[in-house]
Amino acid sequence: MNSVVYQIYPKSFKDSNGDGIGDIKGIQEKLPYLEKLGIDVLWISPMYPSPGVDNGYDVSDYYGIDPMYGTMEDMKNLIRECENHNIKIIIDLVVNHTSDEHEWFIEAKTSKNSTYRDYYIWRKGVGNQPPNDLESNFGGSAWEYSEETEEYYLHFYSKKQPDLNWENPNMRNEIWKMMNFWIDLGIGGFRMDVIDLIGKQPDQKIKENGPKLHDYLQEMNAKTFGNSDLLTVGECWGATPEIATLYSAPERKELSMIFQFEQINLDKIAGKQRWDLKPLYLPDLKRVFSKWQTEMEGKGWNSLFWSNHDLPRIVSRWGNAGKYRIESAKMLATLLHGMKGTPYIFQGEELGMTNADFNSIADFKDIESRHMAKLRLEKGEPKEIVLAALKKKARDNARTPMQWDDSYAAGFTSGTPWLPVNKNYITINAKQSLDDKQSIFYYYQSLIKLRKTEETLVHGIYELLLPNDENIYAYTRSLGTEKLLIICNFYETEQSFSYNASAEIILSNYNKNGIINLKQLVLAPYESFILRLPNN
Ligand code: TEU
Ligand code: CA
Repeated sequence: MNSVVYQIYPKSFKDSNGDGIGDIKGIQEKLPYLEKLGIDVLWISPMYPSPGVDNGYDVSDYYGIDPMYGTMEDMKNLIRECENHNIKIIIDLVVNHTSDEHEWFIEAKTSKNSTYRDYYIWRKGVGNQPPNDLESNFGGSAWEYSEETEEYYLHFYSKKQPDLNWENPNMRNEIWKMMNFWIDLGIGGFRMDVIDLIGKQPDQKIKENGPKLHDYLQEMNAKTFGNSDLLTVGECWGATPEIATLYSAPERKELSMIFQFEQINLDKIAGKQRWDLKPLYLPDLKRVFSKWQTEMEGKGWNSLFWSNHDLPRIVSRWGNAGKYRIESAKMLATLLHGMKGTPYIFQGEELGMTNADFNSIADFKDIESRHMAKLRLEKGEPKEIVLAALKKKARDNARTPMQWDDSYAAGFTSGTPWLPVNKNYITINAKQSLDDKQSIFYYYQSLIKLRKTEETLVHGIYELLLPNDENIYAYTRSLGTEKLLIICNFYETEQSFSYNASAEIILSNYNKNGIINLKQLVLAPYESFILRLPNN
């Protein structure tokens, strides 16, 4: 319950052999760095063999390692080595869909009588149109016509990612077998890609939260990790706190926790796509986080994250990537790590890495961005608007290589990086951070340590202060007679704050310590505190 997870996007973490692509040996090389940061768990994005149209979220063999990342032997070594560093590895479980190059699909598409046919979802068209108007999450129809058998198959992502049919018990058994294979290898858990889609009912146009979703997860729990101490986290874009409780209430025997994404949509225009931008209004963020903190209290467990491989860099998004990059990155970390749940750190967040510095639409490589740009340009949307949206929201923003030092290619590779390194690596890099005691890295290290020593940070009940204040986010965490106060100035102007007490500073992003009188406090730009209030 006091663990902190670090997400590795392996393609961009560390390249050990100069081919420009991160790999398992690269991860192994950096374990001392991760141990120093203090994290307990690594979530590594998919490394299975894959054609790579969605950077590995299109799996063609669940039992292997893509040669570009190394071998199964390397993976076993990594698991063992992690054990020596007291780090657990959780792997990505991508079972809503496979690649169209998975042997099941290759078989399935050849004949309606194939044993694997029913592992996927096939329907006849209506005239020469798809079965219905379900849309893919990457844009366009979710149905693709397959010449060989003259039927359409379902794909909620790219057409090279056909959806699996979870109604088929043989298919489910194959998944349990595969999961047990990885559990036997010694992995510490699973992050489950778009798991809320597996109960889909395409004829009723139900995508997430289908009727049998929780039955499948209970079956999964019973058939695989139920009796072991594994960390399981489901990716659930369509969750409410009520739904999240279904997944994470221990007595239901499903998952440890889920990722929910309500806060992620606060800077898009309501009813539009996430590419249609609007500024964040801080009280909205408080409302959403507080709802999750409060409604999960005593019932389920939250995961806490700002970033992942699908989201822009948080310091560029809701912080200040310029003058106050360091202060704002620390403030955002304080806000998140002060709450109740399991914090997740996405690689580079601990360095305050910023969005990619791409300047043309053609620079973006991600399949989702390319689809979006193509569709919008075809509709006549101005280039500048499309580029502006990509620069803010494209997934590649989080995927530029990890910035290790100020040498060639940020020390990520000796070759040509698969995606360009951000030019700001000269100043923003791990080596600089490790040499500077005031760095964002050491601030994250302190936050992680606090989670081990302050029980109130782990178990305390959350209560929001100042719900309508447009600049300051403040809340308390209480456990017995202990009370912590977390205060964050979310913007670059000074703010006044008042609370009728003096408090002990536990952590300050302006390096303050001692006792502070809160009666007339003026917060500097992006200033944040974790404070201990006197016992009541
Ligand atoms: O993402 C789920 C998902 O719905 C994304 O398409 C999300 O909507 C988008 O990235 C906007 O942020 C998961 C993986 O995390 C993602 O990398 C995969 O592309 C996707 O599933 C398909 O496996
Ligand atoms: Ca490599």
